[in-house]
Amino acid sequence: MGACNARRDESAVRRQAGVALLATFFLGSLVNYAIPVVLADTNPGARVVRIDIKPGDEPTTVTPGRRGVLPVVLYSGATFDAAKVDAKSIRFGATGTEAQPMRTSMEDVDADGRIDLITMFRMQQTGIECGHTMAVLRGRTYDGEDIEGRAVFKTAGCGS
Ligand SMILES: [Ca+2]
Repeated sequence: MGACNARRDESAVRRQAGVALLATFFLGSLVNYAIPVVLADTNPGARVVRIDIKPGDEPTTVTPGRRGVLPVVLYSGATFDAAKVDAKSIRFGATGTEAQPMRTSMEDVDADGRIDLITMFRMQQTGIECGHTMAVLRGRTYDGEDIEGRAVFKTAGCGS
């Protein structure tokens, strides 16, 4: 709907003066530029944590729109205990604000002797779309520290 209106507006401008046409292109390029910036927005105060979408799936592929559950592991590290993250605070998806975990469990996924947090999300709530290459997990520890992790993937089932 919005895209249709935008296209109609643009064609109307094309029939007007060259200055207006240039302005449209300029604004259009600003909008195009702004979208990846918004997606890559970071919380500079957050502790960066290591996450993995579908651990064991290398390279990671995600099928947007498919009904199903997407597992995401939040790894503990030498100075970070994933068990201290308040599961209720966790959000995961295209920008890190989308899906809440439907359930979580604790397991040492990478066998480094530290227990990691496995979070399960409904795929359809993640906002991940065809062509996306990165997703963000955000949360907060019981101590009030913000955490943020990013993982890359390729989308599948999106046509050619
Ligand atoms: Ca571990």
